[in-house]
Amino acid sequence: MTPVVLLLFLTPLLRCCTAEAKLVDCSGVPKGKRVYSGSVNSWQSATSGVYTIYPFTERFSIKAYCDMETDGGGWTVIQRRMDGTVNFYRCWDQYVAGFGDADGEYWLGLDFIHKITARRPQELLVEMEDFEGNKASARYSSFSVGGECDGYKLTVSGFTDGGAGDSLKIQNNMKFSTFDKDQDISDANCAKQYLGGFWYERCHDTNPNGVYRWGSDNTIHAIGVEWIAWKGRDYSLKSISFKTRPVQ
Ligand SMILES: [Ca+2]
Repeated sequence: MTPVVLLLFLTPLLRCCTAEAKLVDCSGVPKGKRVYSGSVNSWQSATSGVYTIYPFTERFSIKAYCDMETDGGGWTVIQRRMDGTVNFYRCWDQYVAGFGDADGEYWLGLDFIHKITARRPQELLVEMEDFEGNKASARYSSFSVGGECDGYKLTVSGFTDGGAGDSLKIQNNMKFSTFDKDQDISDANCAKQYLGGFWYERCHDTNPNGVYRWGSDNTIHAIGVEWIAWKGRDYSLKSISFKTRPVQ
């Protein structure tokens, strides 16, 4: 075989093996790259932002915000509130499929969250900020969301306090509820009563998908974007985000 024929034979194989693998979540985003400028060689860290991920198959992509800075990065943001631009009072189908804008406020979708947490053991980080500029977080060393037949049940454990306290405790092991799919354990319809969609119990210590309000507001009790262990029942946060990555 001549060198030219050999090259023609090998080219498709080389292309196949050097093609960039598609991301299943943000943990696969390269941490950075070496940059050569003239004779200077420096390290450029990956930046946080919107990336295309493929949680199901290589044929079906979605957009997700990847946090590449916090504690080494690699976090897939599954929920984010920051300015009240997106309505989170939505029906079941929309919570399953996801909605909003990955560059702003959004919900990744229960099917995708399930898929990501089913693939490899995950941890969860919840970060929040009030309107006075204070920040706090809560971290869980284990996080998973069941599939459709389990009602997308939440399982979290291994809490570490980053100043916010643990507001997920009572909602652990709950199925997901929306106003048109009541799977909480209350006689009431928690999603309807507190105007969100979440893993409600009877009903909540946190309501991150509630109504976006500007700080302290008790006009209608506990409907805001709340994390009770940090700011109480009638304080709606400026921002909150839930992010997950494989346990390292
Ligand atoms: Ca109920």
